[in-house]
Amino acid sequence: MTLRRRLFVAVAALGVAVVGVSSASGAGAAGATSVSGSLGATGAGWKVMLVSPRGKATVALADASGSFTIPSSRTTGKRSTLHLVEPNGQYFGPVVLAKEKVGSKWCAKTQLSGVNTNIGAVSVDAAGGFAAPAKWTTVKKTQFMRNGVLADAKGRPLGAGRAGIGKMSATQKKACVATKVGAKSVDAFDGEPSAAEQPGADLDADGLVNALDADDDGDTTIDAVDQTTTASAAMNPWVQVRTRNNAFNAAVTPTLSQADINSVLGTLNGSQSNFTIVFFVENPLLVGSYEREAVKNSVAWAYVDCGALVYCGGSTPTAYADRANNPTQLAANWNTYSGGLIVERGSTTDASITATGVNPDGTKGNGLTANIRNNNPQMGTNVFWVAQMFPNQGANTLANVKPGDVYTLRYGLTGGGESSVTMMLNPYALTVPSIKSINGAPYVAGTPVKAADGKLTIEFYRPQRLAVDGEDGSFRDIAGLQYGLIVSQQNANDAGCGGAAYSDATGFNVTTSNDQGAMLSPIRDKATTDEAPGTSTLKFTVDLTKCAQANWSSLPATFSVSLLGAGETLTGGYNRATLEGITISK
Ligand SMILES: [Ca+2]
Ligand SMILES: [Ca+2]
Ligand SMILES: [Ca+2]
Ligand SMILES: [Ca+2]
Repeated sequence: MTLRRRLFVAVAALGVAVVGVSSASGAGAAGATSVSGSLGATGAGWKVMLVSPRGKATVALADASGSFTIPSSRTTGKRSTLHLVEPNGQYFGPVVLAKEKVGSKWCAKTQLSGVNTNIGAVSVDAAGGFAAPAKWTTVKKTQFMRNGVLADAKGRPLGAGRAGIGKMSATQKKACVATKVGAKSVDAFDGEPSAAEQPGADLDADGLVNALDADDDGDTTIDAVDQTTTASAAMNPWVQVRTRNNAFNAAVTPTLSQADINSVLGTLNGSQSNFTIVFFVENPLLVGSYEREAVKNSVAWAYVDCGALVYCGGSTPTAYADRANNPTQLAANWNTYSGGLIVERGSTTDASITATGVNPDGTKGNGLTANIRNNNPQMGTNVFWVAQMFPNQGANTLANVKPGDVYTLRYGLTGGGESSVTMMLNPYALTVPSIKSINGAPYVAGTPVKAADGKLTIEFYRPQRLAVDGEDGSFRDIAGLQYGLIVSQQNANDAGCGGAAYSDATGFNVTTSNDQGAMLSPIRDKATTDEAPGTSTLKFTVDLTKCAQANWSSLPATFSVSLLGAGETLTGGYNRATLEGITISK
């Protein structure tokens, strides 16, 4: 599959020099600062996470009295935002520092200025999905940045309490950029992607930073399928779900229960997983430079810190992960894997690559494998950090593995020091497309389908994601997915039919690109709004003889295909929901 490939010039030093002499007494060298406050006793066990514009996460645990202190620095702290993570590892929402009335509107201030700051007592608005100082005047105007985000009278940013999914108009996005109170910002942090697309920036000004926002640009299209936010969502983990169960869909099975879902997502079939969460991170995004030769050895190791998430964190994590970038061989306890190195493209090695990918601290586990696309014509010699993880939670899968789960990718720099970036499990398709009929006859899973003239007309229901807070019911059909018939070949990679094989696809935009990803899923659902599951279906006709031309010399007597619903291409791949095991005979 194709990766975004971008060639950017090296970026100048990312840290912005602090002008003037540091006068912070007792703050130590390099402008050390801290951010402190108290959530009260009910906040014991919650985590307060300081997220820098570039996504660097510094996490503090609230103690038994709910007090927290986050070590920071002037450079890291400037324009950083604060976020609460619940004791179970789920993202809760942003901490608003102050609010300002501008005309008839309220603007919430979420960015710290970088100086020492004590927020004092913090009130958590459970229903609103945000927190704020108990006294609005506690945080001084020198302690937060002037830029704000539109809020209600309570100071609640518009993205809070709904996972960031919701329309933000151009006017709303700009409503609070010209406020008067707060530290003035004249510098912009630099780098690629653009400043607003960094993981810790807030592209749609809804109060949730990109890494913790399921809809980065505020157009209601979730990141998983949005074509315009692949840069800001580049570090999102993506998810693969697959089954042969045609009833694994909430439109077809309105009673689809947690137990039904857990039976598909919770167990391994042999060494194969129906449910894989994939971390796939491009080295340059970690070091802020696209100068490949300069950065290929710059990251020594990387692992995912899962905090209290019971499947990959806590005291007895269950997750398996591959050690060979092979999702069909998920058999190793991830918490005992310290990383490794894989060079793609056969035996060709690159002696200039000196990193081993192994974390010398073997107690950390949850390692990512350094994956070198050695001399791949498309990829050059870039380095990626990859882990394919199966949560292995059985009957507890849905209870314990949820969109909103927060991960911290921690990585060591070859030149010394460590850094981190925050990530979140985003809404994804947890059911698969369900076929209503083929060539006009109801589809019965397991029964071979005749395609006498080589053509199949398939009518199907969209797969669903879980509804988020603020949405009715349990599920939402996912709009805007790209679909395609995957032709299974023994001992070979997936093969698709290409856009030219599809016809009568009125509900879709069809691409005839030869791009490998587009070949697999060349027809994109024109719908753009996720609706409650109902009777709405999609329909297309595919000419299997054209798949044959692409993949076989002639059509076999009997063969098996899958129906794929794919999200937008992110780094290394995309969210996939696949109905497998559709048997076709001539
Ligand atoms: Ca948003
Ligand atoms: Ca946002
Ligand atoms: Ca996002
Ligand atoms: Ca969007």
